[in-house]
Amino acid sequence: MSLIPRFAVVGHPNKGKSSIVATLALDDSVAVARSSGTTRHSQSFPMKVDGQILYELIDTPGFQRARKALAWLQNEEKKIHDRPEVVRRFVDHWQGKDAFVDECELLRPIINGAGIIYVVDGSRPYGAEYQAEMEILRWTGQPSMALINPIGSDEYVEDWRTVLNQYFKITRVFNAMTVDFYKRTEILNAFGQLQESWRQPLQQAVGSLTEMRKNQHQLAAAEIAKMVVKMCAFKLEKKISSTAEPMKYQSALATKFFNTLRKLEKKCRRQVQSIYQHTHLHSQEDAIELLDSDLFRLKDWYLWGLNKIQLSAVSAAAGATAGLAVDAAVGGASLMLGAVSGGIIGGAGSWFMADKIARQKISGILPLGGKVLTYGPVTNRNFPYVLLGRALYHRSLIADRPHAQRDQLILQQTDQIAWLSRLNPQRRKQLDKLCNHLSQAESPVETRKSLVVWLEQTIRHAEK
Ligand SMILES: Nc1nc2c(ncn2[C@@H]2O[C@H](COP(=O)(O)OP(=O)(O)O)[C@@H](O)[C@H]2O)c(=O)[nH]1
Ligand SMILES: [Mg+2]
Repeated sequence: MSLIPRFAVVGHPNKGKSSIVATLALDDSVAVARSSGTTRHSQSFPMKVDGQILYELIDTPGFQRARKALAWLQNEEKKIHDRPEVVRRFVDHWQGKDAFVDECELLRPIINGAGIIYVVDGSRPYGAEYQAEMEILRWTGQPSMALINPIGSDEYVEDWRTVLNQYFKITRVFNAMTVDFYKRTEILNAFGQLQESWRQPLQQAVGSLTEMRKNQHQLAAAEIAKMVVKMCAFKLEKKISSTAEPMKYQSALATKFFNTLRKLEKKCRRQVQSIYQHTHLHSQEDAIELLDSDLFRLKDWYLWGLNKIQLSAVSAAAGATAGLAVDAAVGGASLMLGAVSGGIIGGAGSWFMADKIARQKISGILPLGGKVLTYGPVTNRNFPYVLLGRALYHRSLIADRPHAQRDQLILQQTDQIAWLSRLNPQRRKQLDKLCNHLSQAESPVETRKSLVVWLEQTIRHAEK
C-alpha cells in the first residue's frame, strides 16, 4: 500500500482549486485562469524533495451537475453502507459518456483513495447548490477537509464556516495568493489529522520542506554573492592598433560593458527564481522586464544604495581621492567619484569624461605595437550596495511569492527604501567593509566567502 498521502482538490469551478494546488505543490506550472473550465482533466502534482514524493495534490475540474448526480446516487442506493460503492458505480457507469464528464473526473481519484480538500470562495454567499456537492463527497466516505479561499474579500467566511463545519471535521481559511511558508506547513499538518496513516508522512513532509527552504536560502545567498563579486570586478579590454583613434571605440565598448553587467544581474535573478522553483516566471514575462527598473538608472542609486552623505562617509573612510569632493560639490548631480586612474595617454581626455560610472583606461604599447582600451570596473562606491539592495529585494519577492500567482513581479521602490538603515550597526559595519573590498576588487575569494555568510544571515533575518 502506498503511504504517500494524496489529496483531490475539489469544488465549484473558479473557486481557486488550481491556485491551491499550485501553492501547496510549489508548482508554478499549474494552470490557473480567469475563465472557468480551465481545468478539464484531473491532474496529479507530486510535491517532491530530492526526488522523493512527499505528497500529491490532484487538480480537478469543478462540479457541473452536482444535484443531478446526487439524484442518480440516491436512486441507486439501497442501504447507507452502499454509498461509497454506489459512487464507484456512478463513475463506472458514466465514464466516457457526455452527461457527467467533470463529476467522473473529480470523483475517480477520490474513490481510488485520495483525501478530499473541498474549496469554497469566502467572498460569495453560500447557496443550496453546494449542498449536493458536499453530500456527494460525504457519500465517498473518504477523509475530508474544507478550505475557505477568500477571493477578494472575506465577507461570507463566517457563514461558510457554520455550513462547512456540518460536513467537514476540519475547516480552515486559506488564501492561495497570500499564504506564507508557515501557513502552508500548518495546513499540511492539518491534512495529517485527517487519517492516522497520513500523519507521520506529512510531518516528515513539513520537515523536508523546512530543510528545503533553508537550502534554497543558502543557494540564493551563494548565487547573489557570486554575481556581486563578478560584477564589481568586471572589465572589458579591447586591443587596437597604435594609430587607431580610441574615441572611435568608446561608445561600442561602453555599450557592451553596461549590457554585460545588466545580463549578469538578470542571469542571477533567473537563477534565484529557479532556486525557489519559479521556473515559469520568466517565460511569462519576456515582454516586460521583470522588476522594471534599469540597473543603470542612476537617479535610483540613492534609493538602492547609500545616500550622498553616507557615500561620502564610506568613501572618506576608505581613503578615496579628491574625486569625492568634486562629486559632493556638484550636489550629487553626478555619481562620479572622479576615481579615474591608470595609464592615461595624452589626447584621451574626452574618453574619460564621457562616462562617469566606470574606470576607463588606455594603455600600451603592446609588444607587437598597439594599445589596449580597458572599460571598467565600475568605480562608484555605491555600486555594490545597489547590486545587493536590488538582489535582496528581488529574492524576497520571489521567496515569498506563492506559486499560484501569475501576475507581474512589480518593483515598488518604497518597499525597500532604507534597507540599509534597517540593518543593525554591527551588520552594517560588516557590510561597509565588504563593499569596500568589492569596490576595490580585493581578495575576491575571501570577500565572496564573507559575503555569502553575511547574506545568509540577512536572509534568515528577513524570514522571521
Ligand atoms: N484575489 C484572489 N484571486 C484568486 C484567489 N484564488 C484564486 N483566484 C483567482 O480566481 C481565478 C480562478 O482560480 P483557479 O485556481 O483557476 O480556480 P479553479 O477553477 O477552482 O481551479 C483565477 O483568476 C485566480 O487567479 C485568491 O485567493 N485571491
Ligand atoms: Mg482549475
